[in-house]
Amino acid sequence: MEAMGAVRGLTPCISSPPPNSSSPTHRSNILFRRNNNPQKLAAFHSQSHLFSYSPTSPLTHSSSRNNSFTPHIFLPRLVASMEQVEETYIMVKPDGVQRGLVGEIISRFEKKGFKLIGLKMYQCPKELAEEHYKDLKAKSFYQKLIDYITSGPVVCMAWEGVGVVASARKLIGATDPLQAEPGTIRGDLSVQTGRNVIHGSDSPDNGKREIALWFKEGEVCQWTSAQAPWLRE
Ligand code: IDP
Ligand code: MG
Repeated sequence: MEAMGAVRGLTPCISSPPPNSSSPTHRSNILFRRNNNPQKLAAFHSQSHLFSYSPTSPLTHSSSRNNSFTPHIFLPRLVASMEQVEETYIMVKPDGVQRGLVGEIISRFEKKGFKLIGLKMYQCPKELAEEHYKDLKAKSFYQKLIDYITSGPVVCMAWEGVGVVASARKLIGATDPLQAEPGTIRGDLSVQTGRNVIHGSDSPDNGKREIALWFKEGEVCQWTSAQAPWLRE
């Protein structure tokens, strides 16, 4: 996952490991020592789960100095790990900020299990709003939309996960809040299209484009969630 972030040009946030390191590898070692129960290890796997080593590998013998070993790629796990990780740009619009819905909205994405990789409050300048909504320039509501988005601070977010773009659109609900299903953010928290509290990218390409538009270099943070092994097998 970290490698994929680096490939996409995101800046890794360097953080010190906590005193009782919670890295999956470290935790699995601790559990193994305490429980001696291999089943308890199932949920904890490090990147090394992508490879298996020959039982006769010299590396399995600690006394060996011979480094020639045969790694075998364990294909089913490799395929699962290569599922497309996407990024989406989510924004609490000025009405959502004014109505005190920021925490509620962030919470829905957190609870779903996506990873927050960028977050800031921002007073959007007119030029940025126009660039963001340039595809809607011909629409009759365009000027009102620009006035709405620049009318107060917004909360900008970048979220990461497998399938996050389409899933976020489902969590958000239909553009018209009266058509949005109960249980969705717009369905639960708003009543009018011109005040529909939240934006979400409509494709993986637009997710990347919008994150690059709203966040400066260094504002998007790559990190490893301690929850990761509990969210995806
Ligand atoms: P989306 O936000 O669900 O992707 P879009 O069609 O991309 O919907 O429109 C962008 C935003 O423009 C909407 O979220 C809404 O704030 C605003 N908007 C869309 N249609 C109307 C309308 O008919 N009247 C007023 N505002 C509109
Ligand atoms: Mg849209």
